[in-house]
Amino acid sequence: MKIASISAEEIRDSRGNPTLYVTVSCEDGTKGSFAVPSGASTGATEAVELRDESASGGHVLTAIRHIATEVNDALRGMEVAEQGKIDAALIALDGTERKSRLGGNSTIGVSGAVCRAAAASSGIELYEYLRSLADIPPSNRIAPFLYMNLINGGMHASTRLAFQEYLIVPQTESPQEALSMGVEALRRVEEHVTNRHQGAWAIGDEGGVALDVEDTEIPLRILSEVRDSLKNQGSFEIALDIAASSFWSDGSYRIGEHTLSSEELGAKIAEYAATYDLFSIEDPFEEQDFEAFAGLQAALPDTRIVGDDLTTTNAWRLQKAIDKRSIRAVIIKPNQIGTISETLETMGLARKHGIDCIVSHRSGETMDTFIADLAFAFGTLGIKVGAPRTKERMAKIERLIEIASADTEAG
Ligand code: 2PG
Ligand code: MG
Repeated sequence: MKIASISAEEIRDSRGNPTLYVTVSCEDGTKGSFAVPSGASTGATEAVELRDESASGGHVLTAIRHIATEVNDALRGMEVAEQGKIDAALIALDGTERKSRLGGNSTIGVSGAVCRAAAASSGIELYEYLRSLADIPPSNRIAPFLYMNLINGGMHASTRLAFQEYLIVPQTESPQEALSMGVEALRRVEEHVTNRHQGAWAIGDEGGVALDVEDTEIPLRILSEVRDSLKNQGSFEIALDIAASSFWSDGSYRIGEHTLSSEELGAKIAEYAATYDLFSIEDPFEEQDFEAFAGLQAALPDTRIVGDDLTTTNAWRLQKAIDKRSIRAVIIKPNQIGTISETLETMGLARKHGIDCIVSHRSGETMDTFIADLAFAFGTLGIKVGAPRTKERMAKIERLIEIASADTEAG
């Protein structure tokens, strides 16, 4: 089926910032749309988000114009099912290394909408269609683990807490059970914080509690107590996204009044890993320090060190992390790289080398649920969805529940 037209409009993301909603229409009338998310703690090697003003609150009217004119002209008449060719055409049309001319937000919007339109025109679910696009052997998982971010710090909260995310990972492959546990755990974290830390607290960008403490261990203690209190309702593991680039400057890490060397930060993290039996640790060091990642991974062979800002869903960055043995798992965010084909290529590379994939939302989210299908399609280890509170995060969890139960019923 051929593409008839591509259009885009401006909508608002979960932070209230403008973002793109792209629609691809086919000649038979089928359509596919994609609502583009937006990061706050972005990696330096991510695809560039095109905004009319440089700040994140800027409009996206230039991106809309690019889509309505040159992208529309270039892709109209192409077969919607030729995802690889379409993404290659987008990359060539953009012509820059980090998609800065058209904007990575434009290219992922178009690429994702093309993918949805193709699935719709062939009458199959998006996750089934995604499987047909890539030669990634499925894992034997039923559904990915939900990574739920219950305590927010770093660039996702206006507090003193330097580490960005304190997550729970319910140890169940039933997304319903994981959701129930997440809701209950969030309630208990809130009670704990209200009673013992401060009467009033704010909500962070990903729906978790924005706890105003400087000590990076306090949130781990809270989650650990909550874990003990919920023992008879199932188990969850604790994970961190340190997002260390956000508090690194001039060769050292600033945590409140303290300035830490890479070795000192590594020792602190290793101690947390041992005390709290951490499931995974994302971005423990700044995004160029592949060696420090490798050192920590070697010191903690049983813990997954995860690349996010380090790898930016980019195959050559991932290859470097593989060669240097920096990580055991990688974050997959389609808008970091800017096309669906490149996202699938990075996932395939990871799988080939035994690196676990964790598909992830962004801190600025939309109602789009593409990532739930992406994680489910290839049986990734996990999916990061924030706290089970706001509608943009719940949409992904609900989509995962829907497809996991439909797939189980179908056998
Ligand atoms: C991260 C993400 C999502 P952001 O660092 O992993 O949690 O944050 O979208 O701000 O980059
Ligand atoms: Mg991260």
